[in-house]
Amino acid sequence: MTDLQGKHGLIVGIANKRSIAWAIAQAASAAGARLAVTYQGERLEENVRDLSEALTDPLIMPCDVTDEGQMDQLFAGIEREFGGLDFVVHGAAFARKEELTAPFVETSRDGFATALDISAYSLIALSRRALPLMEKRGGGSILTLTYLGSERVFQNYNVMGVAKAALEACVRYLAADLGPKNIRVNAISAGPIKTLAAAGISGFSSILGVYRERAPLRRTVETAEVADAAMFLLSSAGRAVTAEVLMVDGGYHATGM
Ligand code: 0WD
Repeated sequence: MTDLQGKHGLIVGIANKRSIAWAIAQAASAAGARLAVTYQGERLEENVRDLSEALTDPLIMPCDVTDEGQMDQLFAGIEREFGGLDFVVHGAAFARKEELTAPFVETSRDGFATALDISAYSLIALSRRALPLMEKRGGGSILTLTYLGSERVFQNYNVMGVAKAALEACVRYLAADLGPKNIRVNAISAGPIKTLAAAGISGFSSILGVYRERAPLRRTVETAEVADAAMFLLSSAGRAVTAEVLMVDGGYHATGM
């Protein structure tokens, strides 16, 4: 079992019990880590506070990744409470409903900017603030969540596919920047899972059906399986892995016709 005893981590992107970030939080907590968990706005505060009762002495703070002041406060709180930081999990993503239903060619300038800001730029914003706290620990691990829609076209994934392509490029550039400080930056590309974010993609159920039919493992994946892979990347087991996009999708990415 992964050992994260004595480690401190930040988890961004918990919306409810189905969130991939929540599965990772549970696994990291079970491995002994103490966590800071965040909620985006009042609408999710109660969910996150209720879920966090299962964690040991969590730091619970608001974090909207479009709000620089809130992010500054978050990291000030982490420094005060933890004195440093060993890992960050970034599970925030957003695109407006219109951009996920209209033809891609109709993508608005504003919708494009919003999707890329929240889903890709936010990784840079969090990493920059994590850097001094990770330096205090002699290194760290930063992990984000992506989807194959970055490389292939999935109907209605639209601007989110562009945002995930940008996110994966951010992973490589951040890994190059932060590697000399022993900070690793990776992504997990998860197979489709029915979460709140997925509910925004119309036709999502048919994507699940195609994975069940065609993925080498002939099934979809569960959040706990993504969390197990995350434990590898967050822990010392993954200490030589950086700038990587790890596919946790039952092998679907390898299939052709
Ligand atoms: O099939 C899936 N569910 C997959 C998800 C397959 C592959 C990748 N992913 C990715 C998502 O794109 C996302 O990056 O995994 C990550 C986590 O997504 P999730 O667990 O599927 O979805 P969810 O539980 O909805 O968590 C995403 C959360 C938001 O929830 P909303 O209420 O928007 O659905 O991202 C957070 C929010 O909690 N979020 C923000 N956090 C801070 N600031 C912001 C923001 N501005 N906007 C959204």
